[in-house]
Amino acid sequence: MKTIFAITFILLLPVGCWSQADLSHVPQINETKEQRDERMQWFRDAKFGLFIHWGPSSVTHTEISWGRDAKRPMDIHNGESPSEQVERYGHDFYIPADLYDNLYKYFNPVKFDADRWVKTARDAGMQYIVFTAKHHDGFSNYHTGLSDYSIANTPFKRDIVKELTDACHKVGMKVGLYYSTRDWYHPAYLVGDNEVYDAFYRGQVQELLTNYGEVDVIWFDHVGGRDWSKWKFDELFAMMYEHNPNLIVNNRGARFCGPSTPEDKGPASPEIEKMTQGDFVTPEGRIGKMDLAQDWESCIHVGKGWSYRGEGGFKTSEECIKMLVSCTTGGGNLLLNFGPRPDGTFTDAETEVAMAMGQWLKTYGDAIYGTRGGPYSNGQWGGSCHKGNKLYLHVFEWPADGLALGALPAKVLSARTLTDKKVNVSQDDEGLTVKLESSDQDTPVTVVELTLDQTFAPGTLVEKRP
Ligand code: FHN
Repeated sequence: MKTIFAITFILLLPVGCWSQADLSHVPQINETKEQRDERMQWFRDAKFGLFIHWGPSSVTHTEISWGRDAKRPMDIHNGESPSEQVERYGHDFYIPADLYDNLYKYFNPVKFDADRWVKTARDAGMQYIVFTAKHHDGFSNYHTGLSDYSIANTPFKRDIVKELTDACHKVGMKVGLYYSTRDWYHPAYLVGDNEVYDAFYRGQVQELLTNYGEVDVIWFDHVGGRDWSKWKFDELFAMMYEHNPNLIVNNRGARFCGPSTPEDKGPASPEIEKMTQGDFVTPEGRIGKMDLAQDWESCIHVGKGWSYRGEGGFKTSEECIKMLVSCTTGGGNLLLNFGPRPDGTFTDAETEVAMAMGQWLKTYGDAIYGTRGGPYSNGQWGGSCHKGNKLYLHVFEWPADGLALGALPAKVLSARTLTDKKVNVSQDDEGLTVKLESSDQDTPVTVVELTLDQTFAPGTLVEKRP
């Protein structure tokens, strides 16, 4: 199939081609703290989401996009192809681009059932789903009018984004769409960030925000090309908020942009730089550093890679529960990634993780959802979070002489574990000492609920005990 890319005529916002788009309704620029808190509320309360990376690469178990062996733009690995980097990156599994680019002809996930995916996410206690509408390989998992390299031209034909967003809307599950501006398939992108590609990708983002009902998150994933002046980020963000004023956007819409040669230009204005920082930062493959002032979300895959890489090498449910606790007590979210099989089903291992986490959250969900991180710094020991006048201590490791924590600006009225075991808490000006019989400690985490005589302001941090 010769790929046809439609010339994109974007609905131009009422601006001249020489001036900045009207950013007056772009929230990152002008909303008050109260407006921002309201817009971010559901995300901060949700704590736990499902990331799904899926596409024709699953047919060969190779990593989505990265398994495609072809030269890449200079912004990645000096423009080399995977096979040219073997000595540096090892023999990761990759296939020649002309084979990779034809996998769509064999992509026929006949067992795909969006309602089943959403049920699994809900059973896991997940509050939102972020799905790859287009990854770096340029394949669109939706019926785009701007390219024929899409699900419409596979044996499956059906619009996966439509079925998944409909299934989410049906049950009130928040839904995000992942969109990679970086595109290793689009000819215009490969010759350097230029006007043609910029219009194409903004047109696709507009399709995603126009044709699939309420989209709650746009999850960008980097853009190559260093010269800000080649990208119309102002028109992108202005268009996005025209469609959804409450949209939440991550911090990767313009990541990796930035002068690296004398000709490259930086952001056109401080407003545009601030706007493209989006609403939350995205530590990847690790637990984010505790931060109660900046919204953040760790994205971590359960399997060996982001997309389906076969039936082995998965994280355990205990590891995933501890990751959720560490994100929550650090003030962030966990976006846990599944890579569905080529037939459209989740792997048994990821389904088991989902069921185990859902079971755990049935007992401990009150100490996760709707809480805010702190006031104690989290770490190896565990961490804390609070909601109303309840302070939750999530303890991974119990020191023999009890857990010694800093002085609280509140009085502890009572203490128990969420499995109703008695907890011994002593409080003085120095702080708290919390003791629990080892036979009463839970795995992978013990959650102690302290009832206080007052609430904490979000962002309160208590110094470590002297
Ligand atoms: O290259 C991608 C990768 O495949 C995956 O999509 C992750 C998810 O955060 N983002 C990029 C790596 O930073």
